[in-house]
Amino acid sequence: MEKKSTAKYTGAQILMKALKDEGVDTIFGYPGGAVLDVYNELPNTDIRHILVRQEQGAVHAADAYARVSGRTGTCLVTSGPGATNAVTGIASAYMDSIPVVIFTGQVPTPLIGNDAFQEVDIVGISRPCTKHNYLVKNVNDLARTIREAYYIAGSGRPGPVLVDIPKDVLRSAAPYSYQKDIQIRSYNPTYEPNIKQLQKVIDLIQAAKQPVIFTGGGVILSDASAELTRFARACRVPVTSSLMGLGAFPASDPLWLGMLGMHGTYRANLAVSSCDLLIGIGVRFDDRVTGKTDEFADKATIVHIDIDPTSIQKNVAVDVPIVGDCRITLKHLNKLAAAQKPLLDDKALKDRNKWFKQIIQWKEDNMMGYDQKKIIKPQYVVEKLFELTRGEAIITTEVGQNQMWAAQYYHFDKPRHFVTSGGLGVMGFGLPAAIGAQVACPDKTVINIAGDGSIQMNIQEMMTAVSNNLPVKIAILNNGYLGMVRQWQELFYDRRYSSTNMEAAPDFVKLAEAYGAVGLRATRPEEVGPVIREALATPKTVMIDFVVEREENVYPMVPAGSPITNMILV
Ligand SMILES: Cc1ncc(C[n+]2csc(CCOP(=O)(O)OP(=O)(O)O)c2C)c(N)n1
Repeated sequence: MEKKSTAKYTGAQILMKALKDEGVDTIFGYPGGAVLDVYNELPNTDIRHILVRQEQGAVHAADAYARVSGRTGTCLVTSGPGATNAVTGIASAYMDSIPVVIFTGQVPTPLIGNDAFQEVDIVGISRPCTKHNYLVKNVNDLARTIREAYYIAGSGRPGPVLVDIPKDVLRSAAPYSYQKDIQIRSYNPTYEPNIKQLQKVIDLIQAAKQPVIFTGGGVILSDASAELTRFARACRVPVTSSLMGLGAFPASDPLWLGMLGMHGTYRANLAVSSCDLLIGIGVRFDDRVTGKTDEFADKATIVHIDIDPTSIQKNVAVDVPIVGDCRITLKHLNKLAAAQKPLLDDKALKDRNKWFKQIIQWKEDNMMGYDQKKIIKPQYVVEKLFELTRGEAIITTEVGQNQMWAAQYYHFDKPRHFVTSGGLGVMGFGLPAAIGAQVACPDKTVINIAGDGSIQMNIQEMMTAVSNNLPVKIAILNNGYLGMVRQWQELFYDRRYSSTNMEAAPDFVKLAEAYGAVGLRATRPEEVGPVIREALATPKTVMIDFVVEREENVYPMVPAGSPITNMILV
């Protein structure tokens, strides 16, 4: 009798077994010749396969699945065009440090390099936009490679990992074993920070008159929100964040300053510009946040906590670098802070009160007001969505003004509720992301806040939503323009609206119906609330066309490359 350990499985079967061992319950994918063997095995498992309508959608969906669930996302596409269609999704996940494993089919090994039908060098193409990638040439390496891929994707600074598997490897046979604990030489992320450096941070906080904490996506990725909140409250330090960091700190907390940067709040930009201590946690000091780097927080001592040593000192000069996992580091900081009695002496408390007074004054100069008159204002739609979902929905966005209004007017109290393509800023992200989020969280309300331009980039995923009974809501802020580009043309190109008019558009209500979804429209402000209520009460995919003020702008706005104090206000 054959012993269990010597039983052999095809590459396709090994892939299925490895996915089960990794705890994968969902794959987003699209079939083709090179991956037929995998698709042939899939029905033998209980893994759910979500058939998207274009491969880019598969990666965005897996990316959003990862963001809201905290688990690594998985997708499967075929060779050649399947793989190239996936590249934009991969690049977006890479820029935002999202753990996703992408399996691509490849032509049989003897044909690689021969310009075979549907051959592309996806390992070469994806090298600059993956955390790591593999071409598996031998079936005996497959199980270990898959294990490594999940380990690398989800550990350290997370990111997408691509595994390219030639068709003959999927068909040949080998034994299978799952190696739970693995070690990869030259890959050893640092989770534990240097405690001496941490004591410096506590000393700096005690001495600071005007400190600010600046958080990013790393806080969310490492599930550090509770620790961050404790830390900020104990040290009485106000908090701002990047777009990716929204939800890491509760927006309803009095210490919350709002978002920082190009479309950040007036008070956040002024606070960072005048602070004497800036503690960056899980952020990468993106140019959309810093503006002109030499003038960014130029009065401050800068502390930077990040798991990725290469992101420290990359964009801004840092005084106290700390390499470590955000959650572990904050835990240590909280312990150190608790051991100081008192943490803040009378003088420090007095200074803090002065600082808060100043911030409150900036808050009162509210620079984000808008006037809802006869035509629907896009900001009003987002505020109504916030109000009618009690702030509890998962919000995905497209890219452009819609994304910024979502960030500014939907207030996030919890992490993993705001899903947006921050680093790459890819239009067409929001709808597949809503699908991935809804698959991961079937009981949550998931809303894609969209622009009329962006939604048309991956509108075919409506069919994926409908055919999987996913009740996602799509709120189109329809201004008939590529609004954000039009805004730049208005402000910096003397209103020459070159190729940004999107009036030639489909009837979104009919289009929704054509896909088997529900289509709704609001053209007057008094219709906004009722239409949202109706959408929320409908347990189906719903697309709402909000016909909004055409030339509304996002404010505040810092012109690219300017100091963040140079805000254009309403
Ligand atoms: C794939 C892709 N192509 C082009 C751009 C450049 N871009 C950024 S915002 C924007 C306009 C978006 O228009 P729309 O989706 O209608 O949203 P709005 O700004 O009007 O809310 C464009 C073209 C992009 N971000 N992504």
